[in-house]
Amino acid sequence: MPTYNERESLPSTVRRILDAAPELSVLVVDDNSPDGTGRIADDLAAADPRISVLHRAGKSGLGSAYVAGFRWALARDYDLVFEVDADGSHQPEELPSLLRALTDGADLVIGTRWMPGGRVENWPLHRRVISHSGTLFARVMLGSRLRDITSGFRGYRADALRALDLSAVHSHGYSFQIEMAWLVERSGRPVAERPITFIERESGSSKMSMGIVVEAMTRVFVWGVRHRIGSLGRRSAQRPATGERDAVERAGSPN
Ligand SMILES: Nc1nc2c(ncn2[C@@H]2O[C@H](COP(=O)(O)OP(=O)(O)OP(=O)(O)O)[C@@H](O)[C@H]2O)c(=O)[nH]1
Ligand SMILES: [Mg+2]
Repeated sequence: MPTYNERESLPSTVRRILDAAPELSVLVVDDNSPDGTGRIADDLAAADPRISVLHRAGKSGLGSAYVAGFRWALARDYDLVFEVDADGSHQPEELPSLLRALTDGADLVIGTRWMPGGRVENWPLHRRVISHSGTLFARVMLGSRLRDITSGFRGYRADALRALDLSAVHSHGYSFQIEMAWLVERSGRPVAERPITFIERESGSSKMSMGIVVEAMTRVFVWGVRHRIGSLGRRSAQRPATGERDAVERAGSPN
């Protein structure tokens, strides 16, 4: 759980996670929040061995906070790793549903807002439009089949994370979620989606910005173009040259 200035919501989110799924441990990755979230996390950790805190020196972005958390979990041999926002947008009571999808065989499960049973509360029209357009753009550019590729409420099988080169993932905001989902989807590993109810934060302040949206669009565009060029290259490498092609066709024909 990455945190930056989440003092109001952190304690209840952590308590709700451990109530909903007592077999889980919680790692808070705090970027030296000026509001003292890190100290509150330390107090929670002191009272419950299932809670740990990773303190980083300063705000370094959501993507790198998640990568640091993944490394922490992989170094400790956890089997499953979840991402949950601290701001109350993700409902910890839905973790068991995500957990089941992983134990049923998915390598990545995405908590999806835009599927039957999924919902968003307290979101103005422009946020819905941004979210829908982001997923649509990623589907067109990357050929993804996912319905909510920017969702940050998700779970990975640790082996799927281990198979990725995390040091090559440099995205920050939404594009981090898109990049990670696409890497897993592209590798052919099973990806599941489960409906979630996303509730916009009631306290603290949003860190969403135009810069995050622009970063995501630019990265998805570049990945999409590279991917197409790469698959064109692979296709022409697989296709035999004209002379060879004739030979192959002759060899393949009945006479
Ligand atoms: N450690 C760390 N956590 C962050 C950073 N930026 C955001 N977070 C946390 O990541 C979670 C998700 O943040 P976002 O959804 O990007 O930001 P938000 O403020 O929730 O924005 P909304 O989309 O409006 O809800 C929250 O728990 C934030 O506190 C960061 O740079 N470092
Ligand atoms: Mg949020």
